[in-house]
Amino acid sequence: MSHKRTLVTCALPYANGPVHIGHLAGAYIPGDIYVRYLRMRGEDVVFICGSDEHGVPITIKARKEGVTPQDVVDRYHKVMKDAFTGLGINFDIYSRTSSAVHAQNASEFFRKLYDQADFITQESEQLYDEEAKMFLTDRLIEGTCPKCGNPHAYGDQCENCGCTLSPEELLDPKSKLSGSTPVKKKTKHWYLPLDRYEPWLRDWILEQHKEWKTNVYGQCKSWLDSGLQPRAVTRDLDWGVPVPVEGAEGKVLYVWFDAPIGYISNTKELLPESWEKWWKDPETRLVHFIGKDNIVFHCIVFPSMLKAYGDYILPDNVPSNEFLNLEGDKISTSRNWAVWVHEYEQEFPGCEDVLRYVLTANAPETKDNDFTWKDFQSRNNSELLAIFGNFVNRAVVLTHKYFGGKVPANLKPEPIDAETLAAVRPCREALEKDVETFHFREALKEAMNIARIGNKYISDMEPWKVAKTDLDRTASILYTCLQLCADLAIAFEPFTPFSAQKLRDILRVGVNAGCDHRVGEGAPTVNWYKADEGRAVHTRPSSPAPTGDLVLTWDMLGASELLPAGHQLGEAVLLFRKIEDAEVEAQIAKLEAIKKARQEAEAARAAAEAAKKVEPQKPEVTFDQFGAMDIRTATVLAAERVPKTDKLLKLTIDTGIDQRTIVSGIAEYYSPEDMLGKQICILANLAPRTIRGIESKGMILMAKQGDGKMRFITPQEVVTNGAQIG
Ligand code: B3M
Ligand code: ZN
Repeated sequence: MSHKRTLVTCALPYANGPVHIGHLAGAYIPGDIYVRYLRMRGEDVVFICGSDEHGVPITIKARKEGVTPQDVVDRYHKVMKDAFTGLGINFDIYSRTSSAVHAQNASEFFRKLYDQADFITQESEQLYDEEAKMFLTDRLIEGTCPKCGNPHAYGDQCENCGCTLSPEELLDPKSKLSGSTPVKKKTKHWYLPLDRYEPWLRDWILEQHKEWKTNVYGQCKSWLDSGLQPRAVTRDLDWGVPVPVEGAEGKVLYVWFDAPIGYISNTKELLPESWEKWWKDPETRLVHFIGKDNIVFHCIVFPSMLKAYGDYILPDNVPSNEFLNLEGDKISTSRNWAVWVHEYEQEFPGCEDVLRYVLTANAPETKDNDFTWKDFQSRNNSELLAIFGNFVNRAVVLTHKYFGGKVPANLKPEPIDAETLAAVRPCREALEKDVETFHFREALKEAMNIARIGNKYISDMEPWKVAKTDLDRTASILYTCLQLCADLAIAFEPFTPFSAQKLRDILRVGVNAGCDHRVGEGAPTVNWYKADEGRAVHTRPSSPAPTGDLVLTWDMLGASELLPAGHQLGEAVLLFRKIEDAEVEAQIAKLEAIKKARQEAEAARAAAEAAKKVEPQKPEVTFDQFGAMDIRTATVLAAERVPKTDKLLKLTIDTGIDQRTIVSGIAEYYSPEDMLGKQICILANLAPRTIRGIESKGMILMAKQGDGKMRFITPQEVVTNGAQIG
């Protein structure tokens, strides 16, 4: 590795909702695994994240709730920050783009590009809401679709007929903010001419970064192949970083311009003295963990900004995952289709690692993947619990039973013991290669493989039986098992840090988990987990390791002796608990309730829409044609269903002229009882027809709604039967 330090960032999540499992699987868990791994390998790493607190959606949410945007972001910043901490995702800093440091930093960044004439300006006419005093983005404009007449088409698309629109094409456009009719207003914006960077980007990405993940490389290639356009980097909005130039009053930096600069601001906030070496020294390696919808911004836009600014290093890699679905459906904050991390933490306390494990084992690394609660349960119960937990527990409990909890001496080795330890040795290299190439699923499989080897070994050796006749041999078996337990305590630290810590407490060992910039600024700090005190002890690298504490390091993974004979173990505690059927059923029921409520709301909305639909007018008729129709009031005397039909009622009608039978297709809407005694309107002189063997004379006049619903028409006041209508 030809670098001195690694700067790792995770996408700054929007502070307009809490974090869900899709976020975790996409960027945050892989990022955390990577950082924990590098730290264990003794690398100097800074791990940066924070909330992305600007942008239009936050202002809309605030407006809807009648609070300020700051209120919205304050709320979610805290929820997200705590959710990450709860899952052991330990950023060195989790700051926010509404911070003063960021405002100053982003502003300075823009100003430098402005002074260097890196922007172009363009004036355009855009729709403006005079009541809300805001320019409207396409989605904030609603109107009638010129193609199909849907009255709720958006400014960019009609969801009824699927056509693409521009706001000007809408008939009768309205602002969704105030309901007022928007007016056209001229506005000037600053654009980053991405087209200028295209030749450079083509070379830098397509030639020099062929090693990027294929999904990332492929998306970049298709953007570059379709040609880059200038992109506006300013917006007419009052929430964000003000554009720091004259003539830009009332404008802020576009959220996607300021957010990536947030990575730099947050580093600056963490390390005010030394941040520059992290961003400007070519010996720093920059790695961005993101979700797939962020690829273009991190691979094309932000690098162009950094390149334009000059001095900055560029990302070395941008590992991005695809999307995670939930129970077969796209995860969506607005549709409330998600597993919220803060809720999970409350509902499954002590199971933080289970989520980390499942989301890694099932990570959408190369294609979209699905999270299901059944899979969650089975991965816990039949992998973590049945293999990893079970193995460790048997080894430790038996050591307490036969050897007073001390690692026994290897008194009677057999070849199978050495072979078993040898089988684990290649895991380390494989794991390293997988993590370093961002294949975390595979890496986790390697770690789990150690547990599988151990579990098979202890099952095959049956030390509980051997102990009855041969304690020396039992000693060797458990000695071997305990070495594997120590391997697991190292290998699982990046993936399931809580359980790895628990395991180290059982084994009474520490681990060198590497630098931690949260502890102090400047020189990296080494983080020794001191098992016998049950806590992490932070020391400077120059200070000695805590005495008397056995410290594991990454390099010991796969070594033949990690725990010497005579080493005293701690209590045996269970690493994992069973996840019961009732627990996952409750989660599934929760999701089903959400889905049902949504479907009902959607159906109600669709029905209301359909009911409003009005049929176009029929061709003209003459006065005489109308006059030929004999329309009268009448009263229903008797009503019954026509046997073997769903729709037909047989009605006996008093028309004032006679009593007659009319068969009418209204049984879907009215029962016979409903009709009894009702005064209605009929077309009396319709030629008789025989329907289902019944002669029907005349027709009941019904109002038919857009959704097909029929209602009979009844005079406002009771009139005599046979009164003519016309
Ligand atoms: N906030 C989008 C997202 O949360 C955006 C990422 C910014 S990273 C600089 O997915
Ligand atoms: Zn349409």
